[in-house]
Amino acid sequence: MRAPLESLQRFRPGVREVTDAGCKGRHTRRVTKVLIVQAARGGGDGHSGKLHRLWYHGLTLPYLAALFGRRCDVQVVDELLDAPPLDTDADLVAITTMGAGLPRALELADQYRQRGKRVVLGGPTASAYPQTVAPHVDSLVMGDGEQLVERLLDDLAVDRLQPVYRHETPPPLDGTPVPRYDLIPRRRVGLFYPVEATRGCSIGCRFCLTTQLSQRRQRQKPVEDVVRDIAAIQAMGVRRVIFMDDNPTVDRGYFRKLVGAIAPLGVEWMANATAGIAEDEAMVDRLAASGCTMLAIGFETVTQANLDSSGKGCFRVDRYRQIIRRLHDSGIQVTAMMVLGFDHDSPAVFDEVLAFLNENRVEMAIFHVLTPILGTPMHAELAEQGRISELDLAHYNAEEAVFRPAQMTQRELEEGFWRLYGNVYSLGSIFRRLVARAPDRFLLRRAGSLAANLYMRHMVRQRRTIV
Ligand code: B12
Ligand code: SF4
Repeated sequence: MRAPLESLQRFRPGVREVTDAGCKGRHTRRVTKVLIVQAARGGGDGHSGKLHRLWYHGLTLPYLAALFGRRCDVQVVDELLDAPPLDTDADLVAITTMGAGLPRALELADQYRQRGKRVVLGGPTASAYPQTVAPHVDSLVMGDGEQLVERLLDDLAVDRLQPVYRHETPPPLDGTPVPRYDLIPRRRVGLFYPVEATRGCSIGCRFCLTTQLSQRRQRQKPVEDVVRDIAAIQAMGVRRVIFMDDNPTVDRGYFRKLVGAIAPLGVEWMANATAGIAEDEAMVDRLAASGCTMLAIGFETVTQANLDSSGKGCFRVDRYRQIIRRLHDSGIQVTAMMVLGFDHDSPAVFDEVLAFLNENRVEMAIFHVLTPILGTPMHAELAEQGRISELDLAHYNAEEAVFRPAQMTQRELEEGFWRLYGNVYSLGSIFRRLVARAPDRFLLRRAGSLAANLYMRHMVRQRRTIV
């Protein structure tokens, strides 16, 4: 799937955008059923449903099911777990995907349209590539689906689907429905169920699509609605939740209120965070008391110059050690989110990151090869320097180098990425990070991380990451 980058960047969606009220009063037929599919990278050709079990279930499918489910019956299929049924009685096929799953989403869209089905696609990745998506679908929903789903169903009912639906300004997050948690196949997912409190982030990292999607603003759900969603999860007998938010910690006032509201619920929870959260000792105490057991922290790099040049210079690498220790002292485990291939990364970076993780006894680590996603400032910069070497989105999977790094070859970057993954999830490193530690009262919690490490070891040995 190739398209000239310049033309993608110039693209402005077509003239028939729908930004005002739908088509009430013109109904000619009822839309009774929607099939919602999350397309997976590498799906198709017998490879759909390649995983028997997910580490945790995403929020997109249960949430879309709630949005569409206000008006019609829904069937959801996560292609990581099951093959989407090509023969369906649904009136509409709604497809979502992320990252390198986009080519597969378009392939599925073609297959459904060949069978006479109407197809709508949405999600952050499809929204970033409207021109690529347009020929494959009846409609593209750009950005948030709230309200637009209802307009789309109105238009489908009178056979007047529009090519593009989008909000002029992102809508507030009031009045969101409770995700359809009942549709999560419980036996095939881990212990944590997904929730969402916020969308967007104001930090502005140059490599992050959220910077562009959110225009550096965070929108927040009323805290009562988050509590409502957690209560719905608890009502199903599940007591662990994972926040899907990009960075719920960025507005300290809101986050404090959220943590205060979670505390009495008695759940165990995890979330993404930036390192600054642990600079606030009182906040760390509150987090621990509220049931937070793990934070996935976007450290990104162990080289300050990389943070500075990627717009994240407000955080200090030399504070990382102290931050991790503070979280550990409170029993909060750390997942380090790291990016490899920044301009100040030499081939030594892989050993440097390994040493950082081992020395600080970091419980988990997720690595990404730096990936210039269309729409990010970093993409613009690398494109201008003529350093983007690959346009095929199937390779934009954060495991392959699709640009020319400054201090190593693409091959060195990719091999170093897998070598680092292999080293971090080697038995030696797992032992050092999780077992060879002074005994403390969080032993049981670490046993959970040990299981997670062994799962990652299994995945990495098959050259697979968490998806
Ligand atoms: C959780 C998450 C994951 C989980 C997914 C779990 C799962 N099975 O769903 C995991 C960790 C597995 C994951 C993996 C990856 N992810 Co991810 N992920 C996210 C994250 C943080 C939250 C997604 C979420 O649940 N949001 C909450 C739901 C409710 O919102 P939503 O999905 O956006 O849906 C709303 C709208 O987009 C819209 N919508 C979405 N789809 C559709 C479809 C239709 C038909 C309609 C009408 C509307 C609609 O309506 C919804 C309500 O408004 C986002 C960040 C973000 N801000 O979105 C990144 C993000 C989507 N991921 C991203 C990337 C790059 C990846 C990976 C490539 C990284 C990697 N190598 O691991 C892989 C790709 C996986 C693949 N298949 O190829 C990028 C995508 C950038 C891009 N343009 O490509 C994002 C934006 C992160 C970022 N800031 O860069 N991810
Ligand atoms: S702090 Fe995280 S979510 Fe926010 S812009 Fe940076 S990478 Fe994206």
